[in-house]
Amino acid sequence: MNAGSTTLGNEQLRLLDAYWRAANYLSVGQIYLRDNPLLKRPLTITDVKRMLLGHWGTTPGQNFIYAHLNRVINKFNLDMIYISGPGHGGPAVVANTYLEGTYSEVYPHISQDEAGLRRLFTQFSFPGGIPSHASPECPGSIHEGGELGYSLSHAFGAAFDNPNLVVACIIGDGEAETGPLATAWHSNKFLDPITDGVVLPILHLNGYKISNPTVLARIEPEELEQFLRGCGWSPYFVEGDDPMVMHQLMAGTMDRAVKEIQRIKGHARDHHDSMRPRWPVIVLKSPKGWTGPKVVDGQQIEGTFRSHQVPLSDPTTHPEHLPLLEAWLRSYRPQELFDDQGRLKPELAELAPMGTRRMGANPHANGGLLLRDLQMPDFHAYATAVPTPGVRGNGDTRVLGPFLRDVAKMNDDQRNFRVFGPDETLSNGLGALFEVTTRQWDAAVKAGDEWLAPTGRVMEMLSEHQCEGWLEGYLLTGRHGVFNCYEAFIHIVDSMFNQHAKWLKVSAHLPWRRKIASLNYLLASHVWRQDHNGFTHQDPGFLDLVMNKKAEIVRIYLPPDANCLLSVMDHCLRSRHYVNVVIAGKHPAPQWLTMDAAVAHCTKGISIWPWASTAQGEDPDVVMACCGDVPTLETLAAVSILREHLPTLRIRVVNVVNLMKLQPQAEHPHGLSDQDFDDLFTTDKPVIFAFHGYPWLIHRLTYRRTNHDNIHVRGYKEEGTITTPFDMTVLNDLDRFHLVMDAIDRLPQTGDQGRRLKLHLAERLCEHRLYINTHGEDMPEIRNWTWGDRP
Ligand SMILES: Cc1ncc(C[n+]2csc(CCOP(=O)(O)OP(=O)(O)O)c2C)c(N)n1
Repeated sequence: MNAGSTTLGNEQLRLLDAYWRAANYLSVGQIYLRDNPLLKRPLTITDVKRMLLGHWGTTPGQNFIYAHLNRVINKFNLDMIYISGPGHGGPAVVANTYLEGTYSEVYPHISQDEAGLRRLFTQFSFPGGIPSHASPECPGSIHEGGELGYSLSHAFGAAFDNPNLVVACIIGDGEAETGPLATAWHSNKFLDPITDGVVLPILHLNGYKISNPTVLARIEPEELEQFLRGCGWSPYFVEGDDPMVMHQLMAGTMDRAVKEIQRIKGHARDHHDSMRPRWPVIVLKSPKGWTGPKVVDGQQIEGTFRSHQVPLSDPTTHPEHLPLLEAWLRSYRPQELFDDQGRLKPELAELAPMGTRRMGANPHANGGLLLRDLQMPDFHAYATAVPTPGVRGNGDTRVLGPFLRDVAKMNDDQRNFRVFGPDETLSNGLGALFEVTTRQWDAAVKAGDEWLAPTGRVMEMLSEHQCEGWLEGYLLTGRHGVFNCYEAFIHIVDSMFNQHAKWLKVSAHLPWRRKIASLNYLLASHVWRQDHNGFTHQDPGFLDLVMNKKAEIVRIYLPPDANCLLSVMDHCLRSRHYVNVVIAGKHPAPQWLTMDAAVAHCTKGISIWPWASTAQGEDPDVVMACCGDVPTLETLAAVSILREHLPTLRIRVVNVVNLMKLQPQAEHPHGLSDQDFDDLFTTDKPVIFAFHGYPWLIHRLTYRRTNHDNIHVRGYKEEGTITTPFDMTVLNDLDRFHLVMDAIDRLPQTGDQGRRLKLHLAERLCEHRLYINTHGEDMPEIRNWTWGDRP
């Protein structure tokens, strides 16, 4: 499959190789040097950094690819961005964006002269400098690549709805062993050749990881080819280690790949034919640590795993490595590449694309620049009528569905909104979307399939990694989206969430990076209503993880009913640069607030519900707090029991929509002041707090509050099975009966009346157990309970 070997003329070949040498020189310089950047004098120990950090192994291959991509960008006038899968090859992307001039435009102090070179070298992996990965600080990057596995999903996310964009995605052969990457090959079954862009994967088969060979490098070449073909790709191989031969091979192969891409796109466009094409993938088989030291201390380095990080050690401890380093640096012949002032020679600078065609300056890689506001319908129009608190709703997400449907419809022309999910858009109650759009799907369709089409606003594949990666890529290139998922299985992307939140945190402080749309999670099949799926599906722990992240980035909302959900989602879709987590129910459940009341409540994020409270304007005896739809239901049912049996008790009901309100103001911008917190929760009265998630999260958020010692939290405590909805709460002591008993335990003034009520409720719990074990459903008075009824 190798291309012919004369794509490049002699001069082109010489220059391309020189450009590659320049990038390699800058990469080694970044890893090792803090002075003497042009080697104008012999290298000394003081020129070398003390802390040697960085990854050489992947870098020369990435430099090679980048130089060749520049060539085809110019030749074919491509709109292209670069994703560095093994992004720990940070020196490569920094070197290349420096060579093309973008780096100095973004960071003028890293100028294109000797002083700038010195700073460029020193800052890398240095205190106060830049990280060693393709980090947010690096222009042109939308993918840090520190945590391996997400490059190909990110690339596809970037390509969706960008019909003229080519996303070059460098995949490490080690990275290719990860679950997320393995699933991402299938993205090609979801890409529409007419309305989407193209991903050009370049599998960097340098054979090794940190200290192991890679699987794909140790299978038969035909096996690898069959693997890629089996995943629906058309592979092109470039293999060797002689740079001059490799340049010719790579240039010929890239030309062929680009022409094939253009042929596919042209055919699809001209014939309105979206049939799934076999897109090209390039496999670059080159030595790891190519052009670096061959043998050090008697051990082979180039072409082995030993080149993964820094092949030479600190010369203060290994003085014999200093001449090796100098020889290595001089092997790139820097004097042929840079003039005396440290400027790249003009004939080399000319090889880089111009303006925004430079991959470091492509606006798609700074998505906020391209971000357009969503057209939003007025969410009030979707309100559920709540003439009286407690009316039965149809399922909160089913009310949200038409709102999202209209968001999709109103932004169909802009093509900048998508809904992602593993396989649950319908079952999560968002089926209204299919009134106006389809699931994007470019594999075969059979009679009886529903809502599948080559282009559509809904993206579903049974891989949470894939959904998350696609959505991140989509957002990072300036679009909007929602990820709907089971609450328990969102944990699959815990680590991806971590990385995205880190990206947002760092990029928020880079003035040249524009803010992007928030990543919105809608967790609709939540812990309390997984009674039918059982214990495996019951896990609210994602909230605990999200809470670890920087306050300026994360938001958690638990709307208690449909009108609150509408208000919250409207806000989330308008917000920027956050991760919003919204937990909502999909089953019929009581509705509490009119739309006006819901907006007021959600705007405050936490408030007293006076209509449910008996302490009107006066100090309460007890605060019944709740957060989450099911805890709210159980709390109100508990309050109705208290009201009936202990009518003189002064009860205050507090509902929390915005979990961040509980934190101290100093910790989170949404946090209540101590005064406001005390006003709601008192300084000395018992608080019975019914919470959606694990109870300790509430303690974690409130441990500094005056009344913390009196806050008694009920939540999920890892009890569950296939059972009835109400029994889920009973198993975790979150049910109305336990909440009442908890209150009585902390209210000695309830005396004998309280003791009798506790006994009565204990009997009710026994009745409940007997009833569900006999009938397989909850007692009628539980199923049919409404606010205002006797319990
Ligand atoms: C998910 C994840 N696991 C482990 C690591 C640690 N790690 C860093 S580099 C590397 C090997 C990468 O090999 P490959 O993808 O082939 O990249 P290259 O050889 O080009 O450096 C590993 C395991 C990581 N960064 N991410």
